[in-house]
Amino acid sequence: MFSIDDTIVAIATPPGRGGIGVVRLSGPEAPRIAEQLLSVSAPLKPRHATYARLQHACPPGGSSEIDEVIATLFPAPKSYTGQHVVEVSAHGSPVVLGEIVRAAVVAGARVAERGEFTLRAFLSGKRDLVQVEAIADLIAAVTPLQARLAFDQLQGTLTESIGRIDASVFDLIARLEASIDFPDEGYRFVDAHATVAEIKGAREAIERLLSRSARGRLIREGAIVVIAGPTNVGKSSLFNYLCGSNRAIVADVPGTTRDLISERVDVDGIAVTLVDTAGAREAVDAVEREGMERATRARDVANLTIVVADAAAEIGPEERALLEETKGRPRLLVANKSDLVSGRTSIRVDEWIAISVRTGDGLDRLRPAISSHLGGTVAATGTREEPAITNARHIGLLERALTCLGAAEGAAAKGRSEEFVLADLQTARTMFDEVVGRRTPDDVLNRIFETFCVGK
Ligand SMILES: Nc1nc2c(ncn2[C@@H]2O[C@H](COP(=O)(O)OP(=O)(O)OP(=O)(O)O)[C@@H](O)[C@H]2O)c(=O)[nH]1
Ligand SMILES: [Mg+2]
Repeated sequence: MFSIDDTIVAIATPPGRGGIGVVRLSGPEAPRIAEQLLSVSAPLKPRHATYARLQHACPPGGSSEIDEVIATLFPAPKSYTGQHVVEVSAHGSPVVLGEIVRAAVVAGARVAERGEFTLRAFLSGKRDLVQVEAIADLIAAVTPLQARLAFDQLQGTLTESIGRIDASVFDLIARLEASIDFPDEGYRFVDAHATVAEIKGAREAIERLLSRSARGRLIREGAIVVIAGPTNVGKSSLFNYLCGSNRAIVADVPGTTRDLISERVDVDGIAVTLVDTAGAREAVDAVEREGMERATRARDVANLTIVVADAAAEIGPEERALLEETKGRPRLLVANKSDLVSGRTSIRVDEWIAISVRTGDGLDRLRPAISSHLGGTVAATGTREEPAITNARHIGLLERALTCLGAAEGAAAKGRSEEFVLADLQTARTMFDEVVGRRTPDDVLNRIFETFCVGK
């Protein structure tokens, strides 16, 4: 997969029909192959949209013309992949686009593997690994905030931050090595005090990056939020309200919901998988019992459980059991049907958010409450200057770098010889290298590029 000498072709737009669809060619032969298929009399002008008819170079019989297209040549190195790239915009029909790919293959191109265009961008040094992962995230984003964080990473904010830390460590390593190489000069290139201070500076910079990682990861990966509670309290009504659709059946019959129902919703930029569950009560039959077991399993994997109760009723045994179960876990207590409460109500104080799905009372407080229970506020996500770390791979590597820097700092503080300090500093640098892809094992690369689809 890591060869970049041949010319690859693939449909770059999503499957299905659309106004236009794009076929992309990349490799040394891309201009030749394109010009062989296009009705052009002169070579394609760089970065110039050229109208042409596209036909099979060796017609399979009958008419050889496939479509009218716009072709654009991006000569190396100023292209997505760093190689010669030709993008052909045709009519967005899977049949037409498939035929164009076939014609390109007959003319000498090879069908691209998953992520192979982006892999070439990485191998030719156009993009580092953080940016490659950001491209995958940007394409996969389902909320605007996910897209924003991915775009910031694509712009290189995280790479720059790590680069600055790496440069400071590298500089310190150079001076420590000079101290070893020239021991008799009577001159130390760096004293122990400064060494400790500099390592501490690098360590704190990484800690600052990591301090926002939980929130960043939450935004990248999304969260599971499960709605639980006794029967008939309005769980499905709340679920429908948060989804903005009538996805779940609502009825004035206890035990209406029997299975798990889930839907993806955007809560303050977090991609939440919201799960409605069967109400808790003494099961009347095997199906209901199974439904409740599924509800229990859903609560077990939830990042947050919303416990719903009837604002106008007393706490019952089902609620008590749920409150006991969710104690100490992330949970949000919601008392629904506040419209039915006349005057004094027994239980719903302090911790409980009173709402009425029927009248809309209190509903504006729900989303902010869900978002803050999931972890922090959007403002804590970082700015363009202070990037948010969202990717578990980056988090893991930076945590290991932190451990190495801590060890180096400890050794320097104890006045141990430069060699001891150096070994840990070097290891920390290999972690930085692995984040941005300067040295990354092939299996890690394969795993990353596998997440792409063909044509990306
Ligand atoms: N008065 C009032 N009734 C509500 C409110 N929210 C829901 N209801 C009604 O309560 C009944 C039960 O609502 P559901 O959403 O089906 O309740 P559930 O908790 O999903 O019930 P199960 O699926 O049986 O566990 C329905 O008749 C709803 O119209 C509310 O805020 N006020
Ligand atoms: Mg229900």
